[in-house]
Amino acid sequence: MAAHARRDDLPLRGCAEGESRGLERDHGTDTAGRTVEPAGADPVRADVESKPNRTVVLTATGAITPTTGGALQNKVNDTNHSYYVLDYDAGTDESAFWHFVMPDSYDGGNINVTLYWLAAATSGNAVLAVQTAGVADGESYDAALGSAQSVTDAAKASANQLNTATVTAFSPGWSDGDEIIFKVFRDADNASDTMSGDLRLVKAKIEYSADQESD
Ligand SMILES: [Ca+2]
Ligand SMILES: [Ca+2]
Ligand SMILES: [Ca+2]
Repeated sequence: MAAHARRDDLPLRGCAEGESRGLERDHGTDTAGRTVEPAGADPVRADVESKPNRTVVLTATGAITPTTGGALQNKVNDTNHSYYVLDYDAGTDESAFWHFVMPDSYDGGNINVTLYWLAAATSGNAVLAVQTAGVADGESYDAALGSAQSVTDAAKASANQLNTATVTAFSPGWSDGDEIIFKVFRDADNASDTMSGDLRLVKAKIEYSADQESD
């Protein structure tokens, strides 16, 4: 090996010799003599390997509950820490809303939603559902939400254990940069919702794919 390896000689992990895997120099010419332009103002693309997943977390603390049919927002002072929950009734559908701006990096694809919840009940199933809409400039802010996407999840055998439930991936109808309206409700009068007592929602995690690094 030469005493002074040039940068061009350094092997890339997983690449055969001479293979570039799409990496570009900032400017100048490549090894084939072709001109390589700088990226300029374009966002840095993230498709070298695969699309990165990103996450938005919505907490019970930031929820807006409707006056009629709203889940009850409560602060729990537990033995070891304090936190907010949304208490959803066992027999009547109740809901809560969140609003956030969808990052410009969003690729427009399906999303995954995981709901984090607790219950005093130790048997039965709960049916949880989400509905959402994306609002762009010039569209009505009071937009109709999309169809409900639900998941049925069994209570834990011990009270107040953390329980997660993931809604099957679905298309939310959003565009990047949209103002997002996001609703979580318990479909309490659904025949499959058999758990007694309140369901305490602590947060929702939304996972999406990004097709560029910058927002
Ligand atoms: Ca579960
Ligand atoms: Ca219902
Ligand atoms: Ca019920």
